[in-house]
Amino acid sequence: MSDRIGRIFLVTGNSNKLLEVRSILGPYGIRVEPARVEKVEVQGDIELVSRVAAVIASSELLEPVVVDDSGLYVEVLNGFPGPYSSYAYEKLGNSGLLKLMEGQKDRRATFRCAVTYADALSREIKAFAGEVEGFIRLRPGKENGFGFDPIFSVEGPEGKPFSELSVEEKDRVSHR
Ligand code: ITT
Repeated sequence: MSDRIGRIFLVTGNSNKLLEVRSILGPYGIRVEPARVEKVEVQGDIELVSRVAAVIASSELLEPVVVDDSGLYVEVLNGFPGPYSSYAYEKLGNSGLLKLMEGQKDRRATFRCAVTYADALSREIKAFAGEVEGFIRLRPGKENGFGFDPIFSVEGPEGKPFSELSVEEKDRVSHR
Protein backbone atom coordinates (compact mmCIF):
# COMPACT_ATOMS: atom_id res chain seq x y z
CA MET A 1 0.00 0.00 0.00
CA SER A 2 1.37 3.40 -0.94
CA ASP A 3 2.04 5.73 1.95
CA ARG A 4 -0.21 8.31 0.31
CA ILE A 5 -3.23 6.09 0.96
CA GLY A 6 -4.77 6.49 4.39
CA ARG A 7 -2.56 9.39 5.43
CA ILE A 8 -3.29 13.09 5.34
CA PHE A 9 -1.55 16.17 6.65
CA LEU A 10 -3.40 18.67 8.80
CA VAL A 11 -2.30 22.26 8.30
CA THR A 12 -2.66 23.97 11.66
CA GLY A 13 -0.72 25.72 14.36
CA ASN A 14 -3.16 24.40 16.96
CA SER A 15 -2.12 21.11 18.57
CA ASN A 16 -5.54 20.65 20.25
CA LYS A 17 -7.20 20.79 16.85
CA LEU A 18 -4.81 18.07 15.68
CA LEU A 19 -5.88 15.88 18.62
CA GLU A 20 -9.56 16.36 17.79
CA VAL A 21 -9.12 15.69 14.07
CA ARG A 22 -7.09 12.57 14.85
CA SER A 23 -9.79 11.30 17.15
CA ILE A 24 -12.48 11.97 14.50
CA LEU A 25 -10.63 10.40 11.54
CA GLY A 26 -8.84 7.59 13.41
CA PRO A 27 -11.86 5.23 13.37
CA TYR A 28 -11.93 5.54 9.55
CA GLY A 29 -8.35 4.29 9.34
CA ILE A 30 -7.02 7.70 8.34
CA ARG A 31 -3.70 8.68 9.86
CA VAL A 32 -3.38 12.41 10.46
CA GLU A 33 0.07 13.99 10.57
CA PRO A 34 0.90 17.64 11.27
CA ALA A 35 1.90 19.44 8.06
CA ARG A 36 5.18 21.25 8.42
CA VAL A 37 4.02 24.21 6.35
CA GLU A 38 2.46 27.50 7.24
CA LYS A 39 -1.32 27.92 7.09
CA VAL A 40 -1.57 30.89 4.72
CA GLU A 41 -4.60 32.90 5.88
CA VAL A 42 -6.23 35.26 3.39
CA GLN A 43 -8.96 37.63 4.58
CA GLY A 44 -12.46 36.40 3.86
CA ASP A 45 -15.08 34.01 5.14
CA ILE A 46 -13.98 30.71 6.69
CA GLU A 47 -14.76 28.75 3.49
CA LEU A 48 -12.37 30.90 1.45
CA VAL A 49 -9.66 30.88 4.14
CA SER A 50 -9.87 27.09 4.36
CA ARG A 51 -9.80 26.53 0.59
CA VAL A 52 -6.90 28.86 -0.20
CA ALA A 53 -4.80 27.54 2.69
CA ALA A 54 -5.39 23.92 1.66
CA VAL A 55 -4.56 24.47 -2.02
CA ILE A 56 -1.34 26.35 -1.19
CA ALA A 57 -0.21 23.82 1.44
CA SER A 58 -0.86 20.82 -0.79
CA SER A 59 1.03 22.35 -3.70
CA GLU A 60 3.98 23.01 -1.40
CA LEU A 61 4.00 19.57 0.19
CA LEU A 62 2.78 17.54 -2.80
CA GLU A 63 0.74 15.55 -0.30
CA PRO A 64 -3.00 15.46 0.46
CA VAL A 65 -3.83 17.99 3.15
CA VAL A 66 -6.77 19.03 5.27
CA VAL A 67 -7.41 22.52 6.57
CA ASP A 68 -10.04 23.27 9.20
CA ASP A 69 -10.96 26.92 9.59
CA SER A 70 -13.48 27.60 12.31
CA GLY A 71 -15.26 30.56 13.82
CA LEU A 72 -17.67 31.49 16.59
CA TYR A 73 -20.73 33.46 15.42
CA VAL A 74 -22.59 35.27 18.21
CA GLU A 75 -26.20 36.05 17.33
CA VAL A 76 -26.62 39.30 19.25
CA LEU A 77 -23.26 40.59 17.93
CA ASN A 78 -24.45 40.06 14.33
CA GLY A 79 -22.17 37.07 13.89
CA PHE A 80 -19.03 38.65 15.36
CA PRO A 81 -16.29 37.46 15.74
CA GLY A 82 -17.01 34.90 12.94
CA PRO A 83 -14.07 34.85 10.52
CA TYR A 84 -12.14 37.13 12.91
CA SER A 85 -12.34 34.62 15.75
CA SER A 86 -8.59 34.02 16.08
CA TYR A 87 -7.90 37.74 16.26
CA ALA A 88 -10.74 38.35 18.71
CA TYR A 89 -9.59 35.47 20.89
CA GLU A 90 -6.04 36.79 20.89
CA LYS A 91 -7.04 40.39 21.68
CA LEU A 92 -10.11 39.97 23.90
CA GLY A 93 -9.86 36.43 25.21
CA ASN A 94 -12.84 34.71 26.77
CA SER A 95 -13.13 37.37 29.49
CA GLY A 96 -13.36 40.13 26.86
CA LEU A 97 -16.07 38.30 24.95
CA LEU A 98 -18.02 37.73 28.19
CA LYS A 99 -17.73 41.46 28.88
CA LEU A 100 -19.19 42.25 25.45
CA MET A 101 -22.09 39.96 26.36
CA GLU A 102 -22.73 41.51 29.77
CA GLY A 103 -26.45 42.02 30.39
CA GLN A 104 -27.40 40.22 27.14
CA LYS A 105 -30.31 37.84 27.53
CA ASP A 106 -29.94 36.35 24.04
CA ARG A 107 -26.78 34.23 24.36
CA ARG A 108 -27.20 32.12 21.23
CA ALA A 109 -24.04 31.42 19.25
CA THR A 110 -22.96 29.01 16.53
CA PHE A 111 -19.59 27.41 16.00
CA ARG A 112 -18.94 26.89 12.30
CA CYS A 113 -16.20 24.87 10.66
CA ALA A 114 -15.06 24.87 7.03
CA VAL A 115 -12.89 21.92 6.11
CA THR A 116 -11.07 21.58 2.82
CA TYR A 117 -9.33 18.46 1.56
CA ALA A 118 -6.88 19.23 -1.23
CA ASP A 119 -4.54 16.97 -3.15
CA ALA A 120 -2.37 18.86 -5.62
CA LEU A 121 -1.20 15.66 -7.35
CA SER A 122 -4.67 14.30 -8.15
CA ARG A 123 -6.08 17.86 -8.44
CA GLU A 124 -8.88 16.98 -6.04
CA ILE A 125 -10.50 19.60 -3.82
CA LYS A 126 -13.40 18.76 -1.53
CA ALA A 127 -15.17 21.13 0.84
CA PHE A 128 -17.07 20.13 3.98
CA ALA A 129 -19.03 22.24 6.45
CA GLY A 130 -20.09 21.63 10.01
CA GLU A 131 -21.80 23.68 12.67
CA VAL A 132 -23.17 23.42 16.17
CA GLU A 133 -25.66 25.74 17.79
CA GLY A 134 -25.19 26.65 21.41
CA PHE A 135 -24.86 29.46 23.92
CA ILE A 136 -22.26 31.81 25.36
CA ARG A 137 -22.15 30.90 29.00
CA LEU A 138 -22.75 33.43 31.74
CA ARG A 139 -19.46 32.52 33.43
CA PRO A 140 -16.36 30.73 32.15
CA GLY A 141 -16.05 27.03 32.93
CA LYS A 142 -12.84 25.10 33.59
CA GLU A 143 -9.77 26.15 31.58
CA ASN A 144 -9.40 23.06 29.43
CA GLY A 145 -9.65 22.22 25.74
CA PHE A 146 -8.82 25.34 23.75
CA GLY A 147 -10.07 28.67 22.49
CA PHE A 148 -13.68 29.45 23.36
CA ASP A 149 -14.34 25.99 24.87
CA PRO A 150 -14.74 27.35 28.45
CA ILE A 151 -17.49 29.80 27.47
CA PHE A 152 -19.49 27.72 24.95
CA SER A 153 -22.19 25.21 25.82
CA VAL A 154 -24.78 23.38 23.77
CA GLU A 155 -27.03 23.05 26.82
CA GLY A 156 -27.71 26.70 27.69
CA PRO A 157 -25.98 29.71 29.29
CA GLU A 158 -25.40 27.69 32.46
CA GLY A 159 -24.85 24.32 30.78
CA LYS A 160 -21.69 22.24 30.73
CA PRO A 161 -19.04 23.98 28.61
CA PHE A 162 -17.09 22.27 25.83
CA SER A 163 -14.02 22.57 28.07
CA GLU A 164 -15.58 20.11 30.53
CA LEU A 165 -16.32 17.42 27.94
CA SER A 166 -13.86 14.69 26.97
CA VAL A 167 -12.45 14.88 23.42
CA GLU A 168 -14.83 12.05 22.41
CA GLU A 169 -17.86 13.78 23.96
CA LYS A 170 -17.02 17.06 22.24
CA ASP A 171 -16.42 15.30 18.90
CA ARG A 172 -19.91 13.79 19.02
CA VAL A 173 -21.57 17.21 19.00
CA SER A 174 -19.03 19.76 17.80
CA HIS A 175 -18.84 21.69 14.54
CA ARG A 176 -15.68 19.74 13.72
P1 ITT B 1 -5.18 27.23 12.96
O1 ITT B 1 -5.82 28.38 12.21
O2 ITT B 1 -3.70 27.29 12.99
O3 ITT B 1 -5.71 25.90 12.53
P2 ITT B 1 -6.65 28.38 15.18
O4 ITT B 1 -6.70 27.99 16.62
O5 ITT B 1 -6.33 29.81 14.85
O6 ITT B 1 -5.63 27.36 14.49
P3 ITT B 1 -9.17 28.71 13.74
O7 ITT B 1 -8.66 29.85 12.95
O8 ITT B 1 -9.91 27.63 13.03
O9 ITT B 1 -7.99 27.94 14.51
O10 ITT B 1 -10.08 29.16 14.91
C1 ITT B 1 -10.47 30.52 15.14
C2 ITT B 1 -10.60 30.74 16.63
O11 ITT B 1 -11.68 29.97 17.12
C3 ITT B 1 -9.36 30.35 17.43
O12 ITT B 1 -9.14 31.31 18.45
C4 ITT B 1 -9.73 29.01 18.02
O13 ITT B 1 -9.11 28.83 19.28
C5 ITT B 1 -11.24 29.12 18.14
N1 ITT B 1 -11.83 27.80 17.95
C6 ITT B 1 -11.88 27.06 16.80
N2 ITT B 1 -12.41 25.86 17.02
C7 ITT B 1 -12.71 25.82 18.35
C8 ITT B 1 -13.25 24.84 19.19
O14 ITT B 1 -13.58 23.63 18.76
N3 ITT B 1 -13.39 25.15 20.49
C9 ITT B 1 -13.05 26.35 20.97
N4 ITT B 1 -12.51 27.33 20.25
C10 ITT B 1 -12.34 27.07 18.94
